[in-house]
Amino acid sequence: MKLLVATSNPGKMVEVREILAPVGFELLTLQDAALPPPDETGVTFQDNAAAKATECAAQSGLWTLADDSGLCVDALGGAPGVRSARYAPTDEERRAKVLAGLKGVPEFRRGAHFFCAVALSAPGGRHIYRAEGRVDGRIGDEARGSGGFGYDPIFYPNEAAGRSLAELPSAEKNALSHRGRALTRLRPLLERLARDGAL
Ligand code: ITT
Repeated sequence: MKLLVATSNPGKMVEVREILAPVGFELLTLQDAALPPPDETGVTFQDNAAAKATECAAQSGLWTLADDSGLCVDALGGAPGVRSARYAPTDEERRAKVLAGLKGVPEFRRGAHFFCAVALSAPGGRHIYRAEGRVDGRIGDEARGSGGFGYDPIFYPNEAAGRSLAELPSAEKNALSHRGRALTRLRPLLERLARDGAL
């Protein structure tokens, strides 16, 4: 059973592959399906995930999964939020911008969370199934670790005993991350789809 994953972010793709490995899909990338990255014009994670999934499902004729996610920092009024991928030109500049925005902010006011909305669309974009996940933590004073991607080195989950998300082995990140939690909630549907080829 084929499932298209509508992302152009290689870090996300690696994690989706690991998290969904036990379900047994043949996962296809946008490149495999010869599709361009979908547009993101919504104002919520949920709208963006649904739009990416339905657009790519309509173009490909395949069952399609999309993820829209980001980092929400309390002291920055929820920024970068849905604009996480566009907050600055590179991952390093995006992390530096968050750290600069929190310069001098004490530890107890450095709360943040990652949020992930996932959407699963039937071929043609007719039906859509959704789930969400989040992980709470804080923004550290410095970047640490080389795992994961994006903002992981500056985000310290409450459940990770002082380690940044980039310092966790991938299985540990996936067990507590926003993406891992969203996909775990969708998992009964995904298992049925992989087994029956339909929902
Ligand atoms: P697609 O839309 O093609 O999937 P994207 O990177 O543009 O890729 P989003 O619009 O959902 O995806 O933006 C998510 C951004 O939020 C991503 O580029 C990272 O900067 C950040 N992000 C999301 N999940 C993350 C994670 O697990 N660790 C670190 N940063 C993450």
